[in-house]
Amino acid sequence: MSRNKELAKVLNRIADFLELKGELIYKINAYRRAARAIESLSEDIAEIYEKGDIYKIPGVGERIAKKIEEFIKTGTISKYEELRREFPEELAELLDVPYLGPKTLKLAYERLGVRSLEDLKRVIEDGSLAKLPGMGPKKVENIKKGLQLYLKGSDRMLLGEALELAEYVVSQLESYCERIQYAGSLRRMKETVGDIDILAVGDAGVIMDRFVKMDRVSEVIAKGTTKSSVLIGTRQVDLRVVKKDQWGAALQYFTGSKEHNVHLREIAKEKGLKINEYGVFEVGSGKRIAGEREEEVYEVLGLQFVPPELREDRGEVEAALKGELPEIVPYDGIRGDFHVHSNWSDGGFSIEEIAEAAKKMGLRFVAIIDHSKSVKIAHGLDEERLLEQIEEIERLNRKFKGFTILKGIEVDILPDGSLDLSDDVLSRLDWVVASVHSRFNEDATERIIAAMHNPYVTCIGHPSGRMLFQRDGYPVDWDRVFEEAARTGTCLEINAHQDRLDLNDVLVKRAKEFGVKFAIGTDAHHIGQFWMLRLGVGVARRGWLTKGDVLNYWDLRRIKAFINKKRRGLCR
Ligand code: DGT
Ligand code: CA
Ligand code: CA
Ligand code: ZN
Repeated sequence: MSRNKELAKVLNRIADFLELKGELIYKINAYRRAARAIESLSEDIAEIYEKGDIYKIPGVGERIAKKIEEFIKTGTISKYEELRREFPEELAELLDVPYLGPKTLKLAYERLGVRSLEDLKRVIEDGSLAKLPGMGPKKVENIKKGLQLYLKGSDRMLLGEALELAEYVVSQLESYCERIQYAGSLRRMKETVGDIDILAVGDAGVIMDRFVKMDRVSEVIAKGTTKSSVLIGTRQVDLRVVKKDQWGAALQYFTGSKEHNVHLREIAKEKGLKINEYGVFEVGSGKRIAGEREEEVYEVLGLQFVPPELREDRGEVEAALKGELPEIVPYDGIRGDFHVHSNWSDGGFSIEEIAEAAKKMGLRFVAIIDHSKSVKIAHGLDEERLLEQIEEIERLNRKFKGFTILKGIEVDILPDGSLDLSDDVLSRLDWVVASVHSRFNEDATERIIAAMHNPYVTCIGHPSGRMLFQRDGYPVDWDRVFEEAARTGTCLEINAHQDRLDLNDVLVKRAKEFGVKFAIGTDAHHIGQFWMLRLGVGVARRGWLTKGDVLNYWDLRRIKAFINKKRRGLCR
């Protein structure tokens, strides 16, 4: 959906520029709301426009609809072009720096002449930024962190973005190839991806010609017969065409990780073998003994086949040698989504629309967990509205056959560790996710543990609070949290939203060792976002989880039994 993303970016930019100019907040917010909705659409905006459905997108009124139309017809929006010309070109880049809001940037621009990344660095270092009204050392510290995140993160992309790009390329080339598949960090489902590596078998001349001529290619970096590289937007895609009998070896080699491959090479050496992207060879005779299938490469080394998500040299080679790799969760067989927002808070769709869409996708249940009252910007629910929502869900559940809407809430964990809704109302729910949404600089261990001690809390939402490329999480003593989660029978969430992926793979693997159970939830605010479940499964696989560890693979009876065990105090 790159066109949707581009449009959302332009709308957000308009909002940023309006904010830099000091325009009225409601105008600015209208652009941001529309951008958020468009970004999360699963259908191409141009198709929605053709059908005359753009007014159905939440937040799109007449004025913004006109701008969308202009974007679809011309590829840009004149208002955006005008605004852009009013400011120095480099200033736009600064708008992407996390923690540096347009308001602060406006001050820094007007009073300190900040117009580039270098300028920003200078005013942080020399202390002048801290002296601006409303600033101070803590805010500057955050902006400094944001600048580091920005400089570090801008050359990588989110997993979701990479998947979309790779699937586009594969779909464009598929019919010209005997085989085609993406490899690299994307195949390993790493949370961020540097560049995209694609392997193919077939007529190299034809395939490479098609590759460099794809619609979305913005620049051809190199074109050859075995390897070509292009840019799509600013993202690099490498394509290699290999011989059919080398396919398995190449796929293994280019899937990586480098560390995993280095470890395999050591094992090969001990066995008198040599392994590279062309095959596995006997050192003395030079005879090739494997290479056509990827499985063969592991077989001849005496290893179990290692799924790509595990190939990080985090113990998988040792386990595979002993035949002790776990049977990790599959991409199919997910029965439900444990984290969905509806239009009762800041989601874009009604509960009924969500249930219909989820059912159509083959899910058996969703948990509706809107925000609770403390999260004011999201119109969080108070007790009264939550009780109304419970009634509505009960009404809908009588209607749906073979599908269940779980009554839930994403209840806010307050700074003192208490929750912002009463136990009385929480006790009427099926699924209670408790999340931290404030004080990101302070250690959150005690807050999380206090929430887990509430018998009605079934899950801790996005446990670390990190946002990829945007902010680090709050500090947490993880081992203590894992111990308490296991002891109290409280799940930890794998938030599958592409901006979060929280808990991350490494922490998931550690938590599993404590006996923690997990619930995957997309944090969807839109019915077009259920696809992100796949990203959550990727994290679960990278965390070595099996079906027994992840509630999404269980039937509702087993899930209810798990919840009731905690409620009845059996885990204490
Ligand atoms: P990325 O793109 O930074 O997210 O990470 P990768 O893992 O996709 O790395 P990339 O694109 O540099 O290379 C793709 C794979 O090719 C990598 O995972 C393993 C393999 N590879 C690349 N360079 C080397 C190397 O110097 N030694 C070995 N053993 N393998 C390499
Ligand atoms: Ca790569
Ligand atoms: Ca590469
Ligand atoms: Zn949340």
